[in-house]
Amino acid sequence: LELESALHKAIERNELVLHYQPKVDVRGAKMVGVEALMRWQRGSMLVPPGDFIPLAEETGLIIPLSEWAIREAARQARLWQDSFGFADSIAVNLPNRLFERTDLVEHIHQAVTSYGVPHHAIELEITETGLMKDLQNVIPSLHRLNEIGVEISIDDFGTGYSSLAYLTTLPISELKIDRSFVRDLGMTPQSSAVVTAIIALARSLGLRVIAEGVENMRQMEVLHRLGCVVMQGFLFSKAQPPDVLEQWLEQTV
Ligand code: G
Ligand code: G
Ligand code: NA
Ligand code: MN
Repeated sequence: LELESALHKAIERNELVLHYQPKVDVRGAKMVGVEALMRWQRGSMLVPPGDFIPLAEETGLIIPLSEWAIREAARQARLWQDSFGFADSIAVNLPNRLFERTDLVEHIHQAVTSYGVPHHAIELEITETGLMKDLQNVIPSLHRLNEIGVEISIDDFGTGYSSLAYLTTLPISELKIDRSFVRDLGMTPQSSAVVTAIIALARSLGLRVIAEGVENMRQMEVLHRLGCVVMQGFLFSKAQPPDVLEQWLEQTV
């Protein structure tokens, strides 16, 4: 309960921060976007999301938290646009609960227009499991987001029992290969079979594909050979505060 009330105040007290993890095109080691990952600066402690996102989901605080993250990402996109010519997108993780809000799309629209960045500056990551669990709630918002130019990436793809027939009808832009398949690449034949299938699926649906959780050269090489060239993971960078990310931004201009 104490944690809950502290988290409640964290937003107004400006204690939340976003760190950013690069998405890298390995052909040329070029950053092609970032994922925003939340942290809570609680006194001298930097609390990782695993320690407060679950509570936020239970209590509903995830809604104001996520709305803050969208605004903060738009603000950061504007700063990077002005200083570095940043024209890629910042991906924000969006739990299903947000789709309960009828004003979700309006909120996102407001955030990007108030900071003067294009709608594609914000990308949303929705987990495959969440998407499939709640399709009827989520689909109308996905279409409206697509209409205004906010792209959708399906996170943790391969773990969520998608109806592939349904997938073809959804306005999504990217499949993000779950790290469990990436972890085992080059070690088990099953993992490369799944990765190969996801890459083929993305290609035939005209979607981008990205691999997450890439930690070593072996995984990178297998992915590249299978046709996936955009990757994210500790091999390249963990999530870093904005000033540290600027090393990457300087290379892209
Ligand atoms: O950054 P880290 O590895 O500690 O993240 C742990 C978990 O918290 C991951 O599952 C990640 O998706 C989730 N997470 C991180 N930032 C956010 C956020 O801003 N919103 C939501 N909903 N989840 C987040
Ligand atoms: O899919 P999700 O949004 O939960 O992914 C974000 C989480 O993944 C964060 O907790 C981040 O710290 C973590 N992460 C990022 N890169 C790597 C990696 O290379 N290996 C592992 N094990 N975790 C990673
Ligand atoms: Na994610
Ligand atoms: Mn993921």
